[in-house]
Amino acid sequence: MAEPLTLYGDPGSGNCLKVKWVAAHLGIPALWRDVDVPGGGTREPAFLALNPAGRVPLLVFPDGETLSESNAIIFHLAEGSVLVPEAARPRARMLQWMFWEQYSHEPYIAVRRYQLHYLKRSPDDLDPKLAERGAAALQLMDGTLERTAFLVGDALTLADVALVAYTRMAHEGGFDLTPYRAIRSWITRVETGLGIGPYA
Ligand SMILES: N[C@@H](CCC(=O)N[C@@H](CS)C(=O)NCC(=O)O)C(=O)O
Repeated sequence: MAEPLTLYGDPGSGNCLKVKWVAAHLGIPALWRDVDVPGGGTREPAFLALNPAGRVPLLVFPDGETLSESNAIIFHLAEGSVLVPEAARPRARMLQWMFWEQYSHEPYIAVRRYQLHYLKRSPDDLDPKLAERGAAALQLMDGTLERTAFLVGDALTLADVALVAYTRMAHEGGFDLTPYRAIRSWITRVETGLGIGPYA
């Protein structure tokens, strides 16, 4: 049997959970190593020796090579699987959403969640752009999901995995999902497709 991969992550991080879900869904053996981000685990010398960028998730191959960036990791794990479209255009559309997630969604929704939920900061002390741009991201997704079951047509892809991670936790960032009907039913579809329970 092939030696398992090692996955360093914090279970409270959507970026880390993406990787855990994809490995589990595709039956790829991976040993999970907890890194406590709020407790400074990514700043420990032993972790920095593995990833000088000081970020999780981090994948370590059996030969010691490492791979960081959640969306690069899930792309590597899922290459050749049903989660990655074969045809060029839907494949590029999937990547479009994955890049968009890192530039236009995660920096607002995940960051606001971290500030409120982990650092217990008051909403009044936060940059108002976090709420404005997070809401704009949710609106854009909702418009798309009113027309199609998943972000890339009618099949679950990595685009959905990347975006569901922090969208399902958005309430912890102060984003009320009640008005986003299409997003709410999509979250359930993605959770069902991945075989993960609802976010408690
Ligand atoms: N673009 C990166 C973001 C990784 C990231 O920011 N990870 C956070 C946890 S979600 C982290 O490790 N923070 C630790 C730190 O900044 O010290 C990815 O998608 O993997």
